[in-house]
Amino acid sequence: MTASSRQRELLTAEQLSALPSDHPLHTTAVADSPMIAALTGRTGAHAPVWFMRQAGRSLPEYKKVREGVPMLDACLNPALAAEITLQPVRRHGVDAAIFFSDIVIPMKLAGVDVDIVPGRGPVLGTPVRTLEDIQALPELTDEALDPIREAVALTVKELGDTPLIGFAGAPFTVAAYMVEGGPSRDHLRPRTMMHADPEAWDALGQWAARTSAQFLAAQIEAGASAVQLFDSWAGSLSEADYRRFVQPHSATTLAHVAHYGVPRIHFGTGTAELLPAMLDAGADVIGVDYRLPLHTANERIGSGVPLQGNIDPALLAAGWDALKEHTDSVLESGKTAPSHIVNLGHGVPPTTDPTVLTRLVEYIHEVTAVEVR
Ligand code: 1CP
Repeated sequence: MTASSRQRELLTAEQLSALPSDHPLHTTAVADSPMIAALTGRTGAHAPVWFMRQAGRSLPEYKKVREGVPMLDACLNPALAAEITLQPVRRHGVDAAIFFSDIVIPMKLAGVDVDIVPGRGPVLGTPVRTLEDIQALPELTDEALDPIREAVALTVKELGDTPLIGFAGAPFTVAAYMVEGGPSRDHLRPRTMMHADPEAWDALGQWAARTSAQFLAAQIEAGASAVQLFDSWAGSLSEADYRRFVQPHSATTLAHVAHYGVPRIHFGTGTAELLPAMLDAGADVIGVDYRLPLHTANERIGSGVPLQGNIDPALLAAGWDALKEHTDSVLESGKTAPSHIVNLGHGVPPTTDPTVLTRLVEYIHEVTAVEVR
C-alpha cells in the first residue's frame, strides 16, 4: 500500500463520524498537529516527538504526587491520572501525551486479583494456567471503565491542541503476565502453553484481546486521538509462533477500533523479525525498538508505513554530544519512511535526567523544522 492510499484510509469524514462530536480530532488544531500529521503519513511543521514512559519516575513532580499513593490507586483516580499525564507535556513540550495507566488496569477493572508491586511490576494473586482458570475469568463491563473515561476527558480538556495517545497491552504481553503470575525474563510458561494446550491459550488470547479492545475503545471515545498497542514481550516469540498463536488475537484488538479511524501504533521490543507480521495484524504505524535502524525496518516492512522510534534509552545518560550524534542518525534513518514519529526505542529509564529530555525535544523540533522549510 502506498503512503497516500494509507493516508486516505485514515481520518475520513465517514470515520470521523464514528467519534463523538466533541472529540479533539474534529478540530483542525489536533487533526493537523505535527503528531497526527506524521501518524497519518503527512509532514507537519516539524517531526513530532514523545517518549514511552514520559510520565513516571524520571520526574520529581511525579514522585511528589505519587507519595503514599499505590500505583493502581493513582491510575484509577481520574484527577491524579490526568495530572500525571499532563506533567511531561508541560515540562518537555512533547507533541503528544500518553495516558497514564497500565496494561493491567483492564484486568484489574474486570475484577482479577492483580497488583503492581513497587520495584517489580504486575503480580497476580493466582496465576492463570488452565482452561478452567481461564473460563473462570471475570468479564470487563463497560461501566467499570468509567474512571478511565473520566480521566481521559479531564486530560484532553487541559491538553488543548496536543493530542492524547491511548494505549493497551497486546494480548500476548498481557497473557504473559497472567500465565507467569508476574514479570519474567523468557515468558516460558505462556510459550509452553501455546503448544501444550492450544485450546486454553486461544481462550486466554480471546479474553485478553477483547479486554484490551474495550480499554482502547473507552479511551478513544473519551478523547484519545491515537492509540498504541504495546506488545512489549513479543520479541520472545519466533515468527511462526507469533503468526499462529498471537497475531490473530492482536488483530482482534486492532480491528475492534478500526472504525474510529484514529491511527493505531503497534510496538514491541526485540521484534526485528516480526515487523511485517505485526503490520499484518492491522496497524497503521509501526514502533521500532532501538536494536534495528529505521531504514532497515522500512525495508523489511516494504515501505509506505509511518515509523516510530527509536533513540536508544541508554544514550540519554551518555552525554549530550553522543546523544546528539545518535539522534541525528535516527532522524536521517527515519527519512526513508513516509513519515517519522520520534520516540525512544523503549521507555524512559527512571534514572534519566529530565533536563536532557527537554533539551532533546527542543533539538528535534529545531533541526526538523529547518529541514521542512
Ligand atoms: O510506581 C511506579 O511508578 C510504577 C512504575 C510504573 C509506571 C510509571 C508501572 C509499573 N507502570 C507505569 C505506567 C505505565 N505503564 C505507562 C504510562 C504512560 C507512560 O508511558 O508515560 C504505560 C504506557 C505502561 C504500560 C506497560 N506496563 C507496559 C508496556 C510498556 C513497556 O514499558 O514495555 C508494560 C510491559 C507494563 C507492565 C509494568 N507495569 C509496571 C512495570 C514496572 C511493568 C514492567 C514489569 C516487567 O519488567 O515485566
